[in-house]
Amino acid sequence: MADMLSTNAQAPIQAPTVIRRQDYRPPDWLVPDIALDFDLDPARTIVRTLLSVTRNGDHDRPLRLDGDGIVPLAVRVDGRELTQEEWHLEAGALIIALPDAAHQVETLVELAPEGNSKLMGLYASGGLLCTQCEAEGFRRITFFPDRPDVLSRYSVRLEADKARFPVLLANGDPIEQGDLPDGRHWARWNDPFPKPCYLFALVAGDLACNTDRFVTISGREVALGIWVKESDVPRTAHAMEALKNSMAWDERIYGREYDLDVFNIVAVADFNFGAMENKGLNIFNSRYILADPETATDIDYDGVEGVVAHEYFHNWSGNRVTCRDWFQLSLKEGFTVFRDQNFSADMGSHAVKRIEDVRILRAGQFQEDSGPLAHPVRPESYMEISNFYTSTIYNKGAELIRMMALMMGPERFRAGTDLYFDRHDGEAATCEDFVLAMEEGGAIDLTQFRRWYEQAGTPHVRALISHDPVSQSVELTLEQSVPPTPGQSDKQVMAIPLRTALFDSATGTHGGDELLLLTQAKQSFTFTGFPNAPVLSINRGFSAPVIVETNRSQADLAFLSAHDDDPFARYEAMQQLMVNVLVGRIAGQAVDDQAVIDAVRNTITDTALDPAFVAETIRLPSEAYLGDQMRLVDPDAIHAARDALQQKIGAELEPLWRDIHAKTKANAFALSPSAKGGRKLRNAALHYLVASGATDGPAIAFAQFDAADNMTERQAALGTLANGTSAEREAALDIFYNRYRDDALTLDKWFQTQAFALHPDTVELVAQLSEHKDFTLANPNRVRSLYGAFAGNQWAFHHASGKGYRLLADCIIALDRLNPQTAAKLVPPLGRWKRFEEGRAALMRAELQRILAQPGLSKDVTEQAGKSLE
Ligand code: 0A1
Ligand code: ZN
Repeated sequence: MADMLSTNAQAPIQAPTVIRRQDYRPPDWLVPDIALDFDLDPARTIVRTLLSVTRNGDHDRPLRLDGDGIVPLAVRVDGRELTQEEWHLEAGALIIALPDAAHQVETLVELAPEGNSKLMGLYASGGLLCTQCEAEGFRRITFFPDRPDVLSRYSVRLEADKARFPVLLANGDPIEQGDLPDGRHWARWNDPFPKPCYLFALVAGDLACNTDRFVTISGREVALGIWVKESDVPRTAHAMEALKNSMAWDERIYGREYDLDVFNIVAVADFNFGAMENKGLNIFNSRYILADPETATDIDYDGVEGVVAHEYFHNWSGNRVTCRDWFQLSLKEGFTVFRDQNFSADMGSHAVKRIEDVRILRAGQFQEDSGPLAHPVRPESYMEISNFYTSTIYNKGAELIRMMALMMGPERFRAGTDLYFDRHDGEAATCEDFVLAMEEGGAIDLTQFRRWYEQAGTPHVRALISHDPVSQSVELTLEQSVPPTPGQSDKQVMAIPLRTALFDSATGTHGGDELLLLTQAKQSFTFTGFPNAPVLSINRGFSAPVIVETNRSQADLAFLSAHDDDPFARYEAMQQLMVNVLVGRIAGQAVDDQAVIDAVRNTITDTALDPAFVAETIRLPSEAYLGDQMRLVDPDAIHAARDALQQKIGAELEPLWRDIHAKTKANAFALSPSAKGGRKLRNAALHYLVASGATDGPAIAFAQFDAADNMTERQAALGTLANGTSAEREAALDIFYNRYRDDALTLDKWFQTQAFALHPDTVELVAQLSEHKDFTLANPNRVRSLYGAFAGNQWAFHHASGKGYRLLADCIIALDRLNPQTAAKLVPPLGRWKRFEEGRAALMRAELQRILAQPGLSKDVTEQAGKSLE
């Protein structure tokens, strides 16, 4: 019986249906109030749910309550138990015909959380019981209209064994608690803010708490709690600091105040995503909460800060104003990413944060936008919504908000967001509602701009300048095109804001930064007062998420890499300089790479520059980014060319690298921006020093690995060694393993570093690691550290033998039976086959076909693999 009722009960196989945005209809029934009663136990949990339902509009349709893998043990309407004839199940949903406009509907369900390997709904992780409901997990807990436009007030009672589960948490404010006979206890939580069920959460377990307080701008005192296992409490300080900073920042920048008496965060080890913004009870993947210098890198620290902020900011952009339907996902996600990006920039360096964010966008979103899974920021259809938590929804969505903010300026943008929050507080809104509020509050016409929500694909802008010495004028001609994407062959002209400046190459200055709005397919702009031909700096600050092609010479780029006063544009000039040389090398041309070496030398010797910016700028474009610049990716040629240039930069500037490496050694660990910048530059110097081929390179790396008082330096040294074949490589890997084998998050780094290594045997090593006793498919972080990192390692993954493809496909097939959501996220790398020569393309397609041929394949993987073959 328990088996049949478990949350993992196999649903009958059906062809996945396509859900379309145009088919949206308001809900037939609303649920203003819900009372949930959980009798918690890992093997057998009983959920009693009481819904007050009201008919929405004049219709006679029955009540339909979504369900997934659950069956009702009892159904009562207005206190009377229904007979089996009075309800039925349809595709998992409970259907009940109801006579009147309002009823009380009660259901009883049994769950087995310990058997729930999908990590959706109620599940067990490291001795805890916890929930994940976004997007459609609540229907695995109880029968309910599982859609974001049904908002309810929640009252929740939890009961469990007190020794095993001394802490009982849910959304909202704690109301009461008490003891029961037989060692059990209970707690009641009420959430006064109506919310959709995807924001429901509970946690039960033996947790310790880092407590603090925050006084809001109007004087309300909020009790803050970060709940983790006892031994992890000392690793929560950074998360707590980030939380308090986020609360103050949202008040200051957006006028948004927190609204409950408590704000709790819980860290769990097994989690499909980064974290979840459940109202008043955020649940986090532990990797975005726990940090100390011994185990967390500076990137990890920044990740904690950014994700804590992201989830907190959702309290307004997501919870108080939620989404009408899942097609509007970017309404909350794009906006919230934009908010967390700006927060992190304010906490650290604006320049470096922008460079990092653009690098992430190009690596993930540009690839997605140019492949078979490309979709608009507001998609038109989906089969499985969890496949749409994509870089397009999140990162491109954030760029859309950024462009609007840029075009409006800070005051008008704030007027727009104020209007949006005021107008839609307590509602489920659409992307169009957001744009309308921006137009009205910010006094701007966004008619053409709306196409950014509708059209997939990264726009290309060709920018050519011509100079006329007679009239002393410059003509800048901009031409745009948006490539075809699945289901969208013809594209309309976009509105593209491009921050531009024209530099006088004699003085290294410009007469002002202008925001040009490109609104036509081809458009010219004329500038006067230029006796000499200027140098073009365009898309400064990455003002639009587009690919710009220009007719700038290597000399122009070298000039900008030394003089551009916009840090992003300066970085970009250096990157383009490097890309040009590398693309030439890849094509086997004899290229002059002196300009790159000189530019790197200038940058590392310019003492006025922020070390973190220097480290970003001198880094060679990744192998994957170089692949994106080519029609057909040649992984071996890319690797060889990049390796050779790296060696040359290393060797030619060797004394400088040694000097930087020695000078940036800190006496004691600190988390200040300058200390972080120093470490970043130190690691970059080490990298080039080892790449130079200097005989003492591995020994210097090993010494850094060994002596480091922080993970940033230790992991960087390990990564550098892992790329080579020195004896130090094996020694460092062994030491690292033995030191951190009992700390899951740090052991993830051991797997990840090897999977990401630019080493000739990485494919074989990954195959061996998949058999390692510490490897498990049950933990998504471990899976991502090995297979996610490997699939991002272009040279290794695209091994001509096809071994890499087979490895990944084997993992997807095995993982799909346990955790389809995480399995589906591993599919996209196989879908890039059109970008590779016929041999590799055929091998990739064959693996996609093998995946699709598996009996009982999930909807998640079916959608991703099916679309990837098209
Ligand atoms: N809303 C969360 C992301 C998220 C989505 C789905 C999840 O289910 C497994 C979990 C988290 C965010 O943006 O942080
Ligand atoms: Zn989010």
